[in-house]
Amino acid sequence: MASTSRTPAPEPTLYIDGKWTHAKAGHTRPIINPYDNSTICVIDEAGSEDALAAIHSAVDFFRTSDWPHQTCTERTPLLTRVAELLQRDKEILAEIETKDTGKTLEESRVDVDDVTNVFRFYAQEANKLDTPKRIVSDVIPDTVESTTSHVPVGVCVLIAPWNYPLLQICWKVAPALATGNAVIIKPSEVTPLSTVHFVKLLVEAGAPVGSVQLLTAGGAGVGPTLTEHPDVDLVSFTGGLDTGRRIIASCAGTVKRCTVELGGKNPNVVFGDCDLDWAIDTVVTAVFLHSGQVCSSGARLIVEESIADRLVAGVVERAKRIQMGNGMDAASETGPLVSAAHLAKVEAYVQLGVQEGAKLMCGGARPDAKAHPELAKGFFFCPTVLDHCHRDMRIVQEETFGPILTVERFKDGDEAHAVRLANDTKYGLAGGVQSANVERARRVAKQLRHGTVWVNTYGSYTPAAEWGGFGMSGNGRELGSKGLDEYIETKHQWVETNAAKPGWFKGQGKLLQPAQPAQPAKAKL
Ligand code: TXE
Repeated sequence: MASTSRTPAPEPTLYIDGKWTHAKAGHTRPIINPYDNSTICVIDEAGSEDALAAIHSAVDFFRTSDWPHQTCTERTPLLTRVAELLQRDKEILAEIETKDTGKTLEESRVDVDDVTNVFRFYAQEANKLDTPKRIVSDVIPDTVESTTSHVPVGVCVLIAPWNYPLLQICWKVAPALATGNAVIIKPSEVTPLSTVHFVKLLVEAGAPVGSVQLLTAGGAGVGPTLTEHPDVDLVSFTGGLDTGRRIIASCAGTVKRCTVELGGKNPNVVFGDCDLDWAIDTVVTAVFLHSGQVCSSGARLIVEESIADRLVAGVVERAKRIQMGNGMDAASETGPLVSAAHLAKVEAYVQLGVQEGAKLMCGGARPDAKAHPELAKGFFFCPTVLDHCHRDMRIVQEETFGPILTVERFKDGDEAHAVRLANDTKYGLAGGVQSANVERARRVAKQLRHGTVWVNTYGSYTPAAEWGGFGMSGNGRELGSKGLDEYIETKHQWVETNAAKPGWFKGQGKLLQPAQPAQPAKAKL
């Protein structure tokens, strides 16, 4: 991962208090194209003083403007306009994303379409919050009007990772703005470029000054300033488990709301009755899309013994033929890993798996530089299959976030065994069940302790349904109607229409206090 420097950033990339600005301390960071390790550009590296300025602007805006008091319906035109602008700039955004992350242009285009739909969805969904709810109940006196309504949480810090930079930040920004919050956006330092362009679109769409701030920076630099600050009301984080734990701990001091999505180690259960060719294709796509850098990737194949050898052989054959290359090239089916640091981590995990006793069936290394000189400078790693894995291996339990499939087998016809294996993880983000017997697949899916379960497919999502994890995959939900709940406080209003004296204290008791209060002793709090 490239470190910071003092090479000036040509264009300012911090957006604070309605102005594009350079980092106060003058620090910058080169942004690397993972395809060939070249520098795409140099951007500003925010520090604590920039973070404080962003917080100050957001707090001032939230406390003094009309924005949080508007209805969601009044904010709908902004969200609709953002969706239009995302589509207008689809090709620009897709190119930026591909150069920054290494993913294929086709994937980047899908991401832009997906986030457009997220803005369209929340442009409508949030309006349902506008009508206060009258509470009618036998336990409420007839003279009382009891209503609940929704108000924004306040200043929200939104921290995104590098695998789906635009998508992850939009999943947060759309519901946060729809409900009237002020947002401070912090993209990953590895892949900030699509977010910089996205913020330009928010500004063009008419996001009021102060409602949106952008800090391009490493997590360690501005992270604690943002997450510990008493005037920040919420932190929404997507990223790794270790960082997630640190962020939860740093939010505890000010008891701020903190929602986290921390990845997964997702099982893909395949029964022996599946069409072999279809199952191979489904397994390969589930694990190797975006070189496995997907929080919901089907990284654990849990396969019925009767089909296991044939399925593994087929997956290995297909894995060896996955076309790695420049994401900008239409012939490429997958790109490199995002950074040199991540490549080193993935390599180490394969070595660990083999040491633990897994059988390496294919991959396990970078592409041969002599045979494929065009891949030599990039952070490529060959799609890898490790067979004969078991639950005690770290390679089965820990998220590698790379193109690595581990294979575990369950006894023929033993659904309970399949379920035990699939649930045997500290995570619980997603999983799949594949079977020609749909009733059985549904039955097994029902028993999986994972936030999303696919049956006879893998990996699709919709902005209209919730996304999030059980266990150490995190807390809270993004997308769907519950995705709005993260960004609102529920407020109860109790109106007494027949105001009688409470009458609890009658004023008839003996006088128990002197005419003048005595001075209290010095406090020892
Ligand atoms: O992510 P980090 P890393 C997993 C994956 C990967 C591992 C580590 O297994 O190998 O996480 O990746 C910001 N305060 N996922 O280290 O550190 C950081 O700047 C505030 C799963 O690259 O979690 C970036 O914006 N912010 C995942 C964001 O956190 C901090 C997607 C994520 O970085 C911070 C990506 C701090 N103290 C990786 N420290 C998923 N759930 O999809 C860092 N950050």
